[in-house]
Amino acid sequence: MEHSLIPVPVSVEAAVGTWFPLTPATRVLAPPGHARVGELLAAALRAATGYPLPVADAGDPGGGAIRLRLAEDAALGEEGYQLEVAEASVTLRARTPAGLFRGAQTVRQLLPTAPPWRLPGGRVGDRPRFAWRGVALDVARHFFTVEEVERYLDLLALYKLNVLHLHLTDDQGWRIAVDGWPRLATVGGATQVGGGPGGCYTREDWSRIVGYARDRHVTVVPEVDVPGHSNAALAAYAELNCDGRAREPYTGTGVGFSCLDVEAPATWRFLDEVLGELADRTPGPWLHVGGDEVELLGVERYAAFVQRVVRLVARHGKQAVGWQETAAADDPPPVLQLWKPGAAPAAARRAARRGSRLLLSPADRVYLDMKYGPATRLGLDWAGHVEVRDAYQWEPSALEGSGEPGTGAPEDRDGVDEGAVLGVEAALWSETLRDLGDAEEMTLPRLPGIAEVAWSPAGTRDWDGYRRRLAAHGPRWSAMGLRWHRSRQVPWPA
Ligand code: TNX
Repeated sequence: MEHSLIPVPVSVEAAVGTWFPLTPATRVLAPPGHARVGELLAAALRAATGYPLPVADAGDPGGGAIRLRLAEDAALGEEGYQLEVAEASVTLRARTPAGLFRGAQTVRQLLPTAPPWRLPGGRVGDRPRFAWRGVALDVARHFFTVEEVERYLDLLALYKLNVLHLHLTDDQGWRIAVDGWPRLATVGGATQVGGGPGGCYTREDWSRIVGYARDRHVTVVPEVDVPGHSNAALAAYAELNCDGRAREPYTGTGVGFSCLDVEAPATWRFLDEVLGELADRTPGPWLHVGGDEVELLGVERYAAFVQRVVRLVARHGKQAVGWQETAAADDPPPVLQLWKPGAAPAAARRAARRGSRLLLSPADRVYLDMKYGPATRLGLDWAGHVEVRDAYQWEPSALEGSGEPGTGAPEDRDGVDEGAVLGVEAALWSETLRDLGDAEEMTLPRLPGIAEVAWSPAGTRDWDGYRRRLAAHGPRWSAMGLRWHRSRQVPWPA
């Protein structure tokens, strides 16, 4: 089939000349007990076509339907699906509701942006390459409301991403209310970069975010960044500071100046209660503990802190994720997120050989806060300019050894196995972004390329084909009311 699907599926076979027409009588049939996935597909198709698209149980016979089925087929994996579009019906099969939801995004993308409302005939077989396909959204430097986070989740879901990592705390703001530590919200949450009101998610807000994500089969990973990037907490509670004196709120964009008192009992009571509460209120298996850019501790005190916080997370029944610096601990977190441009550091490669998995976020490829070019209004440029092609054309398994000496052992110069790579995560830091429109403009059109790196099979990268597929998404974003950057690398329709 002629398509502009992103991420490109594992296999696509066209039935040329065959079409499934959507009509005012078309129904969506969902598997018993899984109406939600049918509802979400129907809602997206309604928004485009204006047809009623009622959702019924899959037991319901009859043609003219888009039928969603759960099928025991091990080859489909956790998120794979098969789609068959024929003249009389559409059949989407998966082993799990998550697989049906991913396949539903393919159906949405196959629908044109204007009538006639019909789907091209053929078959698609598909499953993801990497298990973790995410975006980190910084709600600390500038606050994003629950509604904004939901709109951002819609965008992730359309490109088959499955993790939303929320950077909830930093020097400029603390964005999650915690019982027993009310000043985190009232003081820590009260400002943001450049001043302004800031904000903080209540218990109900957090439930709404994780619920909205769960419906879309997206796992929320909350990050509490410690021991650095912590001025908002240090302003809220004097006892977390080494000198016992509360800090002033911070609205600038510097880094490296804040650090919890890593030996104080108050700090460990604080971390235990904050991480414990977040663990209880978050359905996914991970808690991100940050650990980046700590400049005020020696190597040993830093490593000891990370060690202790990783164990604390495990005691609360979750697995810790840490930025790449946390590889310095004797027993590093189960997931290490690499962010610095260039190669994997020796410590991270060593940790990977001992069982930690690597999450790849190379800043010169996937940092959505980097400017597209010198004329970009928003964003930063410390990792260079990141154009659409840079974000798309790179290979996660080609992550090389950095050539740095490490321990001097020969294996420290090796690259990493693909098996050590858990996935790929884009990051949108919000020092320069004031609202969702700004976030969209930095996200589109780069995020779809990153989603394709994370989902599509190795060896399918083809810039010329990709930019033509991507061009067809511009009118979709406009129709959805999204703001996007008209990169000159892409042949957008006039
Ligand atoms: C580095 S990535 C940071 C963030 C900044 C970002 C800006 C990382 C672990 N730390 O604190 O917001 O650069 O691009």
